[in-house]
Amino acid sequence: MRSILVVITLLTLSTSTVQGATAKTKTQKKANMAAPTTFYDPEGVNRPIGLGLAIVVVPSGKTGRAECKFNAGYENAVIIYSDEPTPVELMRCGNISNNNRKTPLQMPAGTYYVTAWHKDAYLGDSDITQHRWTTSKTLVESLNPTGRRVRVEDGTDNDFNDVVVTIPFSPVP
Ligand SMILES: [Ca+2]
Ligand SMILES: [Ca+2]
Repeated sequence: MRSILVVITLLTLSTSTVQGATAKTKTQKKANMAAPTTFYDPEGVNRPIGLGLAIVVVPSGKTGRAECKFNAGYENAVIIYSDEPTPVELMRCGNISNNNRKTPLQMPAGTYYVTAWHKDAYLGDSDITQHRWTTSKTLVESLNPTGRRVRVEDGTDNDFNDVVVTIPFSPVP
């Protein structure tokens, strides 16, 4: 009898844990749903963003500083947007130098949309301007001691280093 009671208690405990996890997932989904589903590519064409979007939140009391590095054979660009109802471009970096604007970016506390793009064409291709932009894949890592690193994949080797956006957080002075 005692063992049955223990089992029931465990079941109750695990149910409440699952409910907690579900609530958290819903909150996360709600936050992501607030993000736009399309963004302007580097040539100003509005496109579905899909996995090309990474959301970075700079916590209150901190400020971020975003810088890009590239390790890619294709043309790549990252554009960081504000989270206003109509997102505003704050910074742009690319491995073709005329793409670099307002970098590095100082990021006061708030939410930022980091969008990643590439062209399916090698950097040396003479017809590179004829290729259209498409989204890359992004993933977000935590930086030690504090900050975020957005890693970008433009192809299929999954090295996720085609662009690396490093955003250390430091205390507001
Ligand atoms: Ca790659
Ligand atoms: Ca690479």
